[in-house]
Amino acid sequence: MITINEKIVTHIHSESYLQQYAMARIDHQSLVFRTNRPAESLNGYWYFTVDPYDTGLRANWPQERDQAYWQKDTPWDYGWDEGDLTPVPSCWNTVHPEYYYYEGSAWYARRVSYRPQRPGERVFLRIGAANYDTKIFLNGVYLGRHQGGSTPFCLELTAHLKEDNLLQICVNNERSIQRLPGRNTDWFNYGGLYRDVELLRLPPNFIQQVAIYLVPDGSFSTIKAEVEVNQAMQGVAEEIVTLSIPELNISVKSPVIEGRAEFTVEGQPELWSPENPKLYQCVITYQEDTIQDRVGFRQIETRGTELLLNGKPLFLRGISVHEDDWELGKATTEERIRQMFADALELGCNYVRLAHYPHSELAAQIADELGILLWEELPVYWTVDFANPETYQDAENQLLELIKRDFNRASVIIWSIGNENADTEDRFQFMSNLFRAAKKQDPARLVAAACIVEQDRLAQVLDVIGINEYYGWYNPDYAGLVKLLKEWRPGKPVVISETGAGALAGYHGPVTEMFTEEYMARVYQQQIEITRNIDYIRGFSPWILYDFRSPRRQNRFQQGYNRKGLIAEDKRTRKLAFGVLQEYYRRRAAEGLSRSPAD
Ligand code: GCB
Repeated sequence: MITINEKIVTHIHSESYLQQYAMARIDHQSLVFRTNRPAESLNGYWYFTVDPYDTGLRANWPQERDQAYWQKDTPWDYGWDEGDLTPVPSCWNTVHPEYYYYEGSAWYARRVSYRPQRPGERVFLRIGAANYDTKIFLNGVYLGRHQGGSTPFCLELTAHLKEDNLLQICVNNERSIQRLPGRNTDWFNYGGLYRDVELLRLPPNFIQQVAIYLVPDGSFSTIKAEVEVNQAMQGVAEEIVTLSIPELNISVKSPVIEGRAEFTVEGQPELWSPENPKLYQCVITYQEDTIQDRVGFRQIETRGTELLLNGKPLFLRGISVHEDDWELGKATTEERIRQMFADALELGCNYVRLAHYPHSELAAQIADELGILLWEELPVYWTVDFANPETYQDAENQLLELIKRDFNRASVIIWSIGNENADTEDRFQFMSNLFRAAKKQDPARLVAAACIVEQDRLAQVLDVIGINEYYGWYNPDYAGLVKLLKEWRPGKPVVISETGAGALAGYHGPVTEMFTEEYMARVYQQQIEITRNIDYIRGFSPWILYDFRSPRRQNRFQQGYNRKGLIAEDKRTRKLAFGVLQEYYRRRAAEGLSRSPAD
């Protein structure tokens, strides 16, 4: 037990207090496959305490004796049940108006009672996402730390659980160039436990990960499954994994070798596509553990400058979206995600760019059902510490967590490894390594990034080049765009990953006046006119579906919002440009999936 003197002198004033939390990193290796598993929700009200000076980590608040205040005989600065009752999941910025701009550490605490349901049960805590650095303490003991603000992570609690437990979680959302994103973004830095928190109860041996996909070999009939198992007790039961896809009459077994089982089977699935988002029930069984997932089979590839879905040329009629809501911040709900896709469908989209970080896992599940293609992205945004190996490790870990989370989602066709980073040597190495890591983990998808200039060396590495260009807005002269597109020979498909202009919904005026809806609509018309006949442009995802919070946007029209949304932040009011893009997509869709109008 720490004495008061030790606490104040040694701990509170030590500047190396973070060292003790540097170990026990939680990463993609402990992530447990989640889809359709029964889980015990820990959502609900937690006690919440802000801690701007990190006193809790310095003085080890979780070790504070768990006693009523009238029983205490030494002063205390924190009581786990003395914080504000706060809902989880949520962002503290939108729940507590006084913490709107708060950046720093905050503590969440709640009681968890536990009774095992079967012998040998193993229990994992799963956090859907917490922004950004999360430290977990159970019954006063530090158990581990995760970095990354938008991917899920799991931590095994089994050995530390009692009947009555105190779970304390410290979440820190400070911006830093060692993190991803770095210090400077064009979106709001929400903080907190903002996706589901839950317990998974698993048998001693269980299925850790499952990846099922159509092998992109052009036959459209080779299905592969890779299963990773976690074995606490070997030699007790048969080390066999079974895969069955009843609708395809597939039922096969494979032995577990060094913790893995692999299947390569022939089948004739109806291919998944936006026109026919067919999903197959797949069942994987290993000893006492069973997983069911609904998986679509499709092949995405490039040929020269073409993008091919199931062997047929494809044009991506898209829109970019942020995970941002005026009421919920970055916490979202199934209803809101469905509304977002409904708005994208109304616009005529077959594709959505989920920018600039991994969105809720529900998005890809719903897109699978609806037949919407997705671009999912890592938050390697503008400037981060590209020379720092720890920053790279963090980026690669987030990439692997994202890929493992959404591997079985047919809707996801592109992993984007970043957005608008200047082409330096360190960045080139960093991004090339991420590209290789993505390809190694996932042989069946394309890897892209949103680049800012066409001479970017990274463009030579990527499968698909995203280009963000704002001719008509940051750059008033369209001549540069015309010249660039005419002279560029990318040799691979390009998507206009961003373009657009800002307008305050309801503000009308001459087409020459910035921030009017007319100006914005005109930029869309010009952009469409200039880009539509360029044969290597295989997709278009203007910036952006909804206006979103951005503290760096403070002019009279913006007032804390980036106003490039086709729809205002109320998610209802459409601006004129919505109709312009809708009309373009109507024409393109009528011309068929295949060719651009010029072909
Ligand atoms: C960009 C960025 C995006 C910004 C957008 C803008 O190029 O990728 O994050 O929000 O421009 O509105 O300036």
